[in-house]
Amino acid sequence: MIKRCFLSPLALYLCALFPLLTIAQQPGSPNAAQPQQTPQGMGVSTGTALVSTTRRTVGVVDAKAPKVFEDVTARTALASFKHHSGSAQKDYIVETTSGGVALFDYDNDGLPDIYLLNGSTMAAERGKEKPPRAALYRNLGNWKFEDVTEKAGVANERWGMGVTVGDYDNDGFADIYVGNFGVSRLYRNNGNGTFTDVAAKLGVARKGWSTGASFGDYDGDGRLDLFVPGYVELDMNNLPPSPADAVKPGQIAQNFCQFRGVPVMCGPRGLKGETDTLYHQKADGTFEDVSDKSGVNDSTRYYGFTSVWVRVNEDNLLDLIVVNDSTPKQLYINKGDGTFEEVGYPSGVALNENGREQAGMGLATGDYDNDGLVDFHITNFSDDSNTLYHNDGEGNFTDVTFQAGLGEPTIPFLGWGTEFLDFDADGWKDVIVANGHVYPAVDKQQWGTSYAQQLLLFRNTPNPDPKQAERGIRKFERVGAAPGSGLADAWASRGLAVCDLDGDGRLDVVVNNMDSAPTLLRNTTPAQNHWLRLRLVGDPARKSPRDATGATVYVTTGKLRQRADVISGGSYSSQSDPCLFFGLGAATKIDRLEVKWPNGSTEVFDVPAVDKSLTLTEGKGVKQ
Ligand SMILES: [Ca+2]
Ligand SMILES: [Ca+2]
Ligand SMILES: [Ca+2]
Ligand SMILES: [Ca+2]
Repeated sequence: MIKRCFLSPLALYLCALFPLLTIAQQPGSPNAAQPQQTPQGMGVSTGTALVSTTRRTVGVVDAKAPKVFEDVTARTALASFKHHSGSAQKDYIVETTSGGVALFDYDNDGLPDIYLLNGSTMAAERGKEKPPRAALYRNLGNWKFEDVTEKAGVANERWGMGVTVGDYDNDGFADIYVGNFGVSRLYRNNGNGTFTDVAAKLGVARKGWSTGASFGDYDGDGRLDLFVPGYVELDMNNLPPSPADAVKPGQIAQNFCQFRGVPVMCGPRGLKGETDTLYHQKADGTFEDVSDKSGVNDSTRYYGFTSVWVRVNEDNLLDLIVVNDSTPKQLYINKGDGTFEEVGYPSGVALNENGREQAGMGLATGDYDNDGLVDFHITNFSDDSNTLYHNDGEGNFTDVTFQAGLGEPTIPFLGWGTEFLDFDADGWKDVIVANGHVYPAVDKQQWGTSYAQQLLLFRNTPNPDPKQAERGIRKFERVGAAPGSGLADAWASRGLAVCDLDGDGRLDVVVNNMDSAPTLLRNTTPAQNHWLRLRLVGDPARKSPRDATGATVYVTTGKLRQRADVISGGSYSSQSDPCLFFGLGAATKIDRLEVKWPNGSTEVFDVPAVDKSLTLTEGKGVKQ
């Protein structure tokens, strides 16, 4: 989240000046040490408020729109899950960023299950009350879910931020990494419905504020490694001033953290960021911290939120993108010798097209224009657009947000979880975004935004401009919210994940909402298109991780060649189903299916039929 300086040159000047004033005016206070710690610190925003006549982010419906997503939460056990993160008024930044959601099949019964992180409270952190619990829901089929948290032993009971999935020990059962504020966990899947936290034993019990991690075998030894971004160094015994402090008599000067003149929680700007951590898995299954020697330690201490390992360029090595809050994004190109070159600026992904840092919350990774290269969609703060980076090849990216239609409509929204998902299975990946503000105070003002916000869904369409269409430039159109549909309601959403929960060939969505029940969205799109869902199994003996994280699949139907990658992490600190979904449109036959396994080898599979979930095993062909 970025706190911006608005409009006038005077406001910009004050913005730059205020952190200095804060330090100058509180020389002896316990808070004086906080704002001075980072050079990029600008703990204040101010300026003239824009006048809006509507909130733009809530209550916007279209009676003619098709009902694409039905909110079925109330009919399921998920309705009893209540996310809880700190105070309602959000006094401190730690209360505003939880949490992620993971969709994956923990018990290998073919039905993807749901794991929802929970937050915590200041009192729970100090041992004065019971912390909220994360929850694992087993998918029983037909939109029935069973809460198996207790048996599985995955309640976490720490301030949960990010969740990612990877079968780190190659035993065929997906394991869970939970990035916490506090100490993170690695839940090893015991294969019998239970999990054991092995983080301390294996050396990945990262302390501090861990966020959206990602598993990936960057060195090609067939064992998954783990990258964990760090967010903010927050000392519970020396918290920055809160908005509540600002209204206490005689305490007016205590809070210089403002949004348009209204006191709000401080951060991330003005607070010290954390470094990031890369854990390399050794042959004995333990992990070693190689952050410094690999070059991904983030000595700049950007505020890391979400990371993903993916093949960005045309070699076989996994590269790494890190989306940072209020600071430039980092893109690390894998040099193949255990080190990385950070190319955020030269590649074009560090900043937006105006050369500006953006909030940087969530990340969708996928080839939306079907040219064979992965693109990025990144969510940002309100009064700023989300950003679509088109991969031009050879490690170059262009910000195409506004020409693609994702600029204007996203400006009032504060975006978090996002994924490319082909909701209508026409072969072109669409975009979904979960939104919600960080400042409850925005509901008391008319600033054209709101605390709870609607989801955004954009359909990927041919470009109406023939010249742009000729160059393969796609256009995204907002899908209207049918009254009463899942797109019409509003929440303070955070994590979002995608998968086909009921196996009907239409991708469903689960969203984790701040201080609320989650949202389970059943895809009810009337589109009758064909599809293919693929589970990949790699061969560790050939140096591919068993869960095939890092694999790339190309599916050709007629003139269309689609790409999808097996990705750990992403969205906002979340995990979408590691199975790959391909919308096929009207095609009933796969002309070619090619898998580039994590070890770099390519294998072609014969696919007998469409509208199915298939398992592709490295070196062994197709299993239905
Ligand atoms: Ca399952
Ligand atoms: Ca495992
Ligand atoms: Ca490795
Ligand atoms: Ca589509």
